[in-house]
Amino acid sequence: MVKIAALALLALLGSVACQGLSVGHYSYSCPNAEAIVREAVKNAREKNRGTGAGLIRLFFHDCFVRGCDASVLLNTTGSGEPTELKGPPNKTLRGFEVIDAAKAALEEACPGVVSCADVLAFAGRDATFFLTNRTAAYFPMPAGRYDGRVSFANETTLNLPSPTSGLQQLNKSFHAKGLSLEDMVTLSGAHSVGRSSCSSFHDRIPPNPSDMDPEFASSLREQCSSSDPSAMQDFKTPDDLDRQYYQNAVDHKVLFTSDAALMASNETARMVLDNAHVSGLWEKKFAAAMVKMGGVGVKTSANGEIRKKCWIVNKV
Ligand code: HEM
Ligand SMILES: *[C@@H]1O[C@H](CO)[C@@H](O)[C@H](O)[C@H]1NC(C)=O
Ligand SMILES: *[C@@H]1O[C@H](CO)[C@@H](O)[C@H](O)[C@H]1NC(C)=O
Ligand SMILES: *[C@@H]1O[C@H](CO)[C@@H](O)[C@H](O)[C@H]1NC(C)=O
Ligand SMILES: *[C@@H]1O[C@H](CO)[C@@H](O)[C@H](O)[C@H]1NC(C)=O
Ligand SMILES: *[C@@H]1O[C@H](CO)[C@@H](O)[C@H](O)[C@H]1NC(C)=O
Ligand SMILES: CC(=O)N[C@H]1CO[C@H](CO)[C@@H](O)[C@@H]1O
Repeated sequence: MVKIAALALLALLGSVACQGLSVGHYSYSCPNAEAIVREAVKNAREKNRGTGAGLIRLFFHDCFVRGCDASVLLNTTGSGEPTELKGPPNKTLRGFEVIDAAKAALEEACPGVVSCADVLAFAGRDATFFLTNRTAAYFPMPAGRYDGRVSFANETTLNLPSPTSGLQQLNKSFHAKGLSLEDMVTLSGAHSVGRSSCSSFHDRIPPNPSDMDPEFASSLREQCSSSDPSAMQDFKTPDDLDRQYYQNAVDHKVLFTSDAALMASNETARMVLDNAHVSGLWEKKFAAAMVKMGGVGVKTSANGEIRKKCWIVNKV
């Protein structure tokens, strides 16, 4: 059943290849490419469900800075300038070891063929599949991205939305990447897994005033005075990628100003309510939005390369 649905979607997407990307891009050049990445994600996720959340976030942080070109993975470009990894929003990124393990296995199977940008995209898709306990379809992720050679720390805060953003700012930063207000609402649903450091929502907990549910706010305050000042994004089903996030937004039990902002207009509040109430709706929208985000600023052989190692450009 799932297989048939996935195949139908595959046919549909294959026919509308966007940004020069296509589904099954490696089916001749590296037939096991997607299976190799999936295996690496599965192994990591079985050890720690948080790693899956980290992989979904890595894909977002890659695509929003210089396009989906794996610039987020570079720690060495030869320019001597600090890379995106040194930018303030990077501090809690995780999952790098999974990307490195997948890439090592890929280089073994088909050297020089599969880009790190595609590994990130496949891993984001695979993590979505596993974190929904396979209830979301294993959606086809078009591929054919090339890897960038440039990565600057100073470009992270300029391009990535801040947790203190309001609705207008969020709308603006997603539009700047060719993504819609609805894509923004849909993709924010990723905040139904993983965690956050308290510094990211400090402005919303007592003694600071906010529209947060008072009991929820004081429980966060308690967690934040512990030795590990962090909280799960979704207090209710923290390890499941599901639509609970939207119910939390309705209930004023979300962490960030940017999460609460989804209720700040009738238009977005309607989307939140639909996602919260209609079973299966958000999962479909999320898959489509991940694919759309994966088309942001994609590079080609003309301005990119296939990196040999994901953390360093081929020629320093
Ligand atoms: C709408 C604007 C967004 C803002 C302002 C935002 C901000 C943040 C912040 C501040 C954190 C916590 C970092 C920390 O302090 O530890 C976080 C975590 C996370 N974000 Fe977002 N984010 C946004 C959109 C997205 C999108 C589009 C995705 C992916 C599709 C995403 C996926 C995640 C995930 C999975 C985590 C948890 C990571 C982990 O547990 O390692 N976020 N986000
Ligand atoms: C870059 O990252 C790789 C892999 O994680 C690591 O082995 C290497 O030492 C790092 N290099 C620098 C300069 O940080
Ligand atoms: C998904 O699987 C995890 C790990 O096996 C389990 O803890 C969780 O309850 C499951 N969630 C749902 C919604 O089935
Ligand atoms: C970021 O830093 C690089 C290297 O120092 C510089 O060339 C570039 O102009 C800076 N960009 C911005 C937006 O400040
Ligand atoms: C979002 O941005 C678009 C493009 O700038 C604009 O047309 C639309 O009115 C904005 N919507 C909201 C709710 O801010
Ligand atoms: C929502 O719609 C109602 C009635 O249509 C209107 O009075 C109200 O100002 C709107 N609220 C927001 C936040 O746009
Ligand atoms: C994952 C990672 O490389 N994090 C780095 C983010 O930037 C800070 C400095 O701002 C580094 O200390 C972290 O190691």
